[in-house]
Parts: sequence; structure tokens; C-alpha cells
Amino acid sequence: MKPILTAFESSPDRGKGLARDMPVRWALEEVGQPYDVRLVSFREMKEPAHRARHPFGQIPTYEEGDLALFESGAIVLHIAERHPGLLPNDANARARAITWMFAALTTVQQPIVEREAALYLEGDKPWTKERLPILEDRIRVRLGELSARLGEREWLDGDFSAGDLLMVLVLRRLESSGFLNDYPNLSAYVARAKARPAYGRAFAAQLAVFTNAQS
Ligand code: GTB
Repeated sequence: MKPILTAFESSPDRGKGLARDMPVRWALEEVGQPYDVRLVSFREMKEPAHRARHPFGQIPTYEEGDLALFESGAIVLHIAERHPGLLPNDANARARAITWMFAALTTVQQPIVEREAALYLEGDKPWTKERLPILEDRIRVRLGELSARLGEREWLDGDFSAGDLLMVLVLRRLESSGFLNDYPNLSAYVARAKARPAYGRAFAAQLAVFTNAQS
């Protein structure tokens, strides 16, 4: 039975692949697991049927038989644990790859999300003008640290892993702001990941939802 993923019926990112169904799609493509997608509107996301799957009324959710999961990171970990290809077999290397998953979604993503919230939710507040440079400095600190650790490596720790998958999607949130331009090895890392065939298939699938909704 194919797992079922939920995604935006009409994504506010207009097919840029920034919504959180993208990590799940990409993980499923990396491991070669076919899947179905249930598209949901903003209204449907807040209705009891969807809230039974996702307590916060969001996407993505993931159903596999009688298992229902939410939180993109947890879903990617679930997929990576059940299929070869996204986590190393060696126990210590596996633990380090999972550490990178958490680092992406907490340490690196947090200042990026705070800046987005300041820009898009608090843009009209009097404190935002002063707060933005502080948030941007925090992002630069994290990018500098990540850049130093990545160095000339292809991936964060050995082969491509679920840690890289999540880290690259977190970094993609900065693409339109130009932050990554100051860190050539991070830009190259993101470009390398986006060149993976599985990324291409996942991106095309989410873009098709947007394109079909327009026609
Ligand atoms: N921590 C959760 C996870 O990783 O699964 C976060 C899930 C989440 O934020 N879901 C968002 C959602 O359902 C969509 S992805 N929002 C509806 C709601 O809360 O009512 C976040 C997102 C939305 C839009 C853009 N964009 O336009 O660029 C990018 C990312």
C-alpha cells in the first residue's frame, strides 16, 4: 500500500518547493517509495478530519496503513529508518546523521524562521526595523559556523543523508534573500543537492500541483 502525504491544494509559495511536503516528497523519492498525495485547502486543514491527523491543522501529514504521522522531520526520519539510502548502517554514523537532522530543524532553522516571522507577520510593528538586523546577524553566525564545518566536504558527514536533505531545505529558505552568496561552499552544497535526481522528481511533483491549479 502506498503511503499518503498531504500537501497544499494551493501553495502560497507558488510552486517554489518551500512548503513542508517537499522534505517528505524528496525522502520518498530518494528511497524509491511511490506515494499518493491528498491535497487540502486551508479550510480543510482546520477541520476535524485533518486535525485528527495533525493536531495543529497543518501540512504535511503522512499515512501508512494504520500509522498517521505529522511533522516533516519525524516523517523523514520514519522513512529513513524503514528504507535504505538516507541513514548509514554504522550505528555511530547513523546517530551523527540524525544529529544533523535535529541541527537543521532547530539550531540552523530557528533564526531563519524568526526572520521570516518578523518580515511577514510583524513587518508593520515599530520594533521590526531594529530587530531585523539582529536576526540577520544570528543567521550569519549560524551560516558561518555551518560553512566552516562543511569546508570542502561534499556532504555534512560521509554520504548524503537525511541530515543533508533537511539542511539543504532549511538553507533553501534563504535563497531569495542573498544570504547564501557570502558562503560559496554552502551555495555549492545546496546546488549539489538540488542536482540529485530524487530532488528533481520531488520538486517537479509539487510544482505540478501549482501548475495544474492555475490551468
Ligand atoms: N514543523 C512543521 C513541519 O515541519 O511539519 C511545520 C509545518 C508547517 O509549517 N506547515 C505549514 C502549514 O500547514 C505549511 S509549510 N501552514 C498552514 C497553517 O499553519 O495554517 C510552511 C510554509 C508555508 C508557506 C511558505 N511559502 O509561501 O513560501 C513556505 C513554508
